[in-house]
Amino acid sequence: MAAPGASGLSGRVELSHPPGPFTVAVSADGRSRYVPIISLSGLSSARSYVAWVARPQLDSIIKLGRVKNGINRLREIDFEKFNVLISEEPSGRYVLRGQSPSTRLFPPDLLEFSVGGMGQPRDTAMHHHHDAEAGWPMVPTSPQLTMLPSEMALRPAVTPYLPVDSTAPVARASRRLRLRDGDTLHLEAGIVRRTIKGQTYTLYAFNGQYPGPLLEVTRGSQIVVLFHNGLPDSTTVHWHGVRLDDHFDGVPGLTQVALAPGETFTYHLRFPDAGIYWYHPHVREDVQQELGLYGDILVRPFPLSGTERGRGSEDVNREEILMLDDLLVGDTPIPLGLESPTHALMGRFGNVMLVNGEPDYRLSVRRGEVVRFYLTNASNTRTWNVSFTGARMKVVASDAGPFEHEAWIASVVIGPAERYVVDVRFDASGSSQFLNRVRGLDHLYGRFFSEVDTLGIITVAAQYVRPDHGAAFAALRRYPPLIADARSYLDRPPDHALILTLETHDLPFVTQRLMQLDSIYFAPVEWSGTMPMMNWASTGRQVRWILRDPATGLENTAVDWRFARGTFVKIRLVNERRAFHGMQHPIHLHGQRFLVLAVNGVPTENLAWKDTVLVPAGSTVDILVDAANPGHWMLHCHIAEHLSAGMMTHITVD
Ligand SMILES: [Cu+2]
Repeated sequence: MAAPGASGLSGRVELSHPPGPFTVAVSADGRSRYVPIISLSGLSSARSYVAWVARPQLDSIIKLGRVKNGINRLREIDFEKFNVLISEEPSGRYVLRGQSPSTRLFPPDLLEFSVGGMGQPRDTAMHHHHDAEAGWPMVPTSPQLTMLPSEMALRPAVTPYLPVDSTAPVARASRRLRLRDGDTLHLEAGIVRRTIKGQTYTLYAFNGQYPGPLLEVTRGSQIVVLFHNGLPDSTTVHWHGVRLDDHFDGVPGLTQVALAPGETFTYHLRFPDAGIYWYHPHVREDVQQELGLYGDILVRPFPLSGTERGRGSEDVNREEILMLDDLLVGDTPIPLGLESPTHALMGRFGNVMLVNGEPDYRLSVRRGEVVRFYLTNASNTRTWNVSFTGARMKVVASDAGPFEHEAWIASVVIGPAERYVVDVRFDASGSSQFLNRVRGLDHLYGRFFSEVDTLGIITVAAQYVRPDHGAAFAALRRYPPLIADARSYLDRPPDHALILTLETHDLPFVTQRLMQLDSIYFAPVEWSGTMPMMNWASTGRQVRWILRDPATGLENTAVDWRFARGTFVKIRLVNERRAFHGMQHPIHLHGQRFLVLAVNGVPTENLAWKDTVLVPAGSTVDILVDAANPGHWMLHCHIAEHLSAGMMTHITVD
């Protein structure tokens, strides 16, 4: 907007994506980072102009720099709500101003829906399911949130489900299994009891362990897994990210029949790529994964060492394989939806953060120790922003191999099913906190607030570690490009596109109204469950998540693309901006690997092979699929509730 009297001037600010190892750019404390690109016209050539960024309260103002007519790329900003001002020098008066989209969040006019906003009437759509609504305990809500009475009255219209078995064995911590070429593993999914923070729960586990056994194998090896379903429900096992034979990919209805309780299946696995992978069921992940069915697979040597790409484990003092998860518990465990998932809108956020199944991760190291952390996100929907206080961290690798160059990072943004490998050096004796730091959003009052979870403590002894890898740690290694011509694909039009969106019906009045008011602005990532009641009460019967091919209009499993083996396929993932509820989606492709070429048109300057990419709300992400592995493969959102609410398709590689 031009200031009064400043006619003929106009400008536009694009909040561009700062390139980095992640598709979401945030500070260590979770604030979104942007590169402002300001296009200006009509400025007088006789004067000079300066751009500023200011918080709405004007309590903090930062000079961005001089600007001219045309395109001005300015320094990065990390304000949440802000105004951009262009001033004229030397008078200092402003001539143009603009507001960030986040400033459009206002407390809604409550009178507009005051009747529906109160505790009654109950929604007609839910009357049909009154029986199912009985038996739900209350979900916990954050004291930082504003909630309406009618929100507090919402309940999911499905039957509550929790496993019950008071004789189930007590689960044990995960054990490491080193498997050689040709070895056979006996794996069983079953019911266990676990005590977390003094409360005992009946949960699921692989081989009675949390997480399931850590499988350590060598690249190029093959193993056999004799799997037994000891659950009261049907299941399969999916080997996430492993480019195996599709017969053993574990997708019911596509490559195998779901196993009824008591049934067995033999999986033949091969591991062509070094990296950190994981396994989990591919039936009702919103239930089975939430209850504890997941384990890691470390394919060595990783990263490839010696003359090959990557820094080997000989360059670090220690390796830690960490599975991140969050469990939702109230005064009693919060049940899951029997017929259909609860939390179908945003996914089930937990309130107890778990590292390898434990709420208080502990590690003791010596001063100067370099620790390689392999991070896997096994949570249903939570995207984490993790960091270690008082320690430098660099990112080394992602899902299926090393980055083209190592990079210093302040925090790791990891969406569901993604993996990152980071090296951390603990220089100062004392203790370092392992934190998840994000910014929640109180949707009703349009207010951002801080959420900090301490996931664990690393105790650093005063005594120096030997050997000292400090010199190797201080250098950022660079490697040759992953493929020769990745950049040539940047300017090519995509071969295919998918629109990520949703459809809802019969949502309660208060949910519909609040979501409509809220749709004026979506944060790039829904970091925490800040609509706990509305989200909880939305089921897969009311919410259908969609992958739509804009070329054909076909949706979800009807899309059915075919790729020729040995080709590279460029796919554009478009997270629809005008969706009823916009949020991030971690999109996973089975059986193949891909590169993230660009985010919102900004080229990725440091590539890594991946199998899961986090597509922020309202964003466009271009990926380049290496269609090397023939077969039938799923492409889906890895938010467990979105998957259970339809957000999947499949592709065929001939
Ligand atoms: Cu999703």
